[in-house]
Amino acid sequence: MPDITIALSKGRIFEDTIPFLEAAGIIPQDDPDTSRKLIIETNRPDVRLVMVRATDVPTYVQYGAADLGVAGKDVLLEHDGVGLYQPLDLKIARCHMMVAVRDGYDYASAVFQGARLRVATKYVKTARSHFAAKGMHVDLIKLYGSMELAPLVDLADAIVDLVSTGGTLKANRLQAVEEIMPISARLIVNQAALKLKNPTIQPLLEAFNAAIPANV
Ligand code: PRT
Ligand code: MG
Repeated sequence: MPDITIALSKGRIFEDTIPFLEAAGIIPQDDPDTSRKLIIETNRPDVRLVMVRATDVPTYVQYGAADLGVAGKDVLLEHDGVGLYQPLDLKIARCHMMVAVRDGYDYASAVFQGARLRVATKYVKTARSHFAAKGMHVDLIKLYGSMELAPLVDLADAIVDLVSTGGTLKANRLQAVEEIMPISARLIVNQAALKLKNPTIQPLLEAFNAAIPANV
């Protein structure tokens, strides 16, 4: 049984993590986008990958079902973070957490007038602390996806969502009105594993650190 288990999610996190794995001498033996396998062996007999939903990565690492994982800061902020180290910002899967409204909606006036806004989001904790810091009263509506629809059907006045190219907002006649924070993916490590498996994990951390893109 492999000594080290790394939790990743399909899609951009997996793809952007491949160069870091390679830097550590780890080559996945299957492509999770075409294979249905949830456990992916690597060229290294001591290392395997487990494929989970992006929001579940911190949970697998917290409970030690995975020793390491890669998760977006957006996901980590919604998780309680107990039992996790976040030693490296890998600077991958970058985007921005933004407030967005329907084209033509006067967000600045609504804020200025102290209107109580309805805000739809998957990122309830992050949104709550953002609006609290601004002294705004908002009613948060928890959604699990397709936040962009909410202002179009009057479910909400605004959304809090991730934006990378801006194409999704544009296609739905929405506009970003406020940046909450830049987002990138972090390497996370189970605290107990870092101590108990240090001889294996430390070189992985060093290889990942050396592979972080400079000047981005
Ligand atoms: O898709 P699924 O429901 O399985 O889970 P997920 O959306 O959590 O996973 P995934 O793989 O889509 O995202 C994993 C991580 O990638 C997120 O946790 C972010 O840290 C990061 N990331 C980077 C993004 C984006 N860029 C991004 N653009 N995650 C999501 N998006 C979505 C965004 O929510 C919006 O719907 O893409 C849309 C906007 O993209 P643009 O290019 O049109 O602006
Ligand atoms: Mg997604």
